[in-house]
Amino acid sequence: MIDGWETAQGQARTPRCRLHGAPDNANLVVRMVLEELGAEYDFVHVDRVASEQKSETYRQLNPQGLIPVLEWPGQDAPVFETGAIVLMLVDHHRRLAPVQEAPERGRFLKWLFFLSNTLHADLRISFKPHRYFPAKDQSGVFAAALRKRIDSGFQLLERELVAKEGPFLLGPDPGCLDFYAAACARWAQIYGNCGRWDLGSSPGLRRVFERLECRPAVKRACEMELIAGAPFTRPVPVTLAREQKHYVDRYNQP
Ligand SMILES: N[C@@H](CCC(=O)N[C@@H](CS)C(=O)NCC(=O)O)C(=O)O
Repeated sequence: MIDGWETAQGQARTPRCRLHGAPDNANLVVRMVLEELGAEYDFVHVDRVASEQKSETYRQLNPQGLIPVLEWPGQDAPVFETGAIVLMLVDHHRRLAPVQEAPERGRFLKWLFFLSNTLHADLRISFKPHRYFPAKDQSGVFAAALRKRIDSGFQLLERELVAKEGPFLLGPDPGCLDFYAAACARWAQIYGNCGRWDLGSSPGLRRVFERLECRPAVKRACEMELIAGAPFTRPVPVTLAREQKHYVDRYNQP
């Protein structure tokens, strides 16, 4: 038994973890998973207006200075990387993903890694192409190429859905892959990519996302992430001003 996973009576218990994030950042994926699992957790707001994620204190949690981080009782270090956090949670709870012995395990892992290291990674770059391609006169070309890659990524998911007849990515029940894909689709339609990609050529994914939008756990997660409306099929950006107002009102301090 790992430290912190036992009650005083020696019974196993679900650890209470601590999620560090900011509204509508990658912690949205983790939050949806936590809410769907009914896990207990605390949320620590990282102030992006003050670039808190780049502070020395935050870098002790994630030396990359990136959001999210999950602190997990009993682990010898905070966990960063959205995919890793999600995998830890679903494996611990043995829900929202095939267990290790299941024949769908390989299929699950390959799409989880695809979401994490290809689709999500491309999206990240598309928000800030200048960080990767400093020549300003060429960055439009670079961004357009990235959007093509992102569109191809969604098309791969769409094809998988059609081939396996869904209704969700791994079959009849929603799993963490669906939540991760939904968040990526949300971000692909707004922020730096506003108006440049939509769900028009992904009717299967659109149906998945419509179903997710009806789930109480997703509604709870979105509310806490300050996301209004239909988060995946008609997404509206969360503004930093809205985020700041929320936290000033809540704690009565800027
Ligand atoms: N590969 C990382 C990417 C995380 C990421 O891009 N986080 C963004 C917010 S969604 C961030 O922290 N951005 C701050 C920055 O780039 O300075 C993961 O999956 O967790």
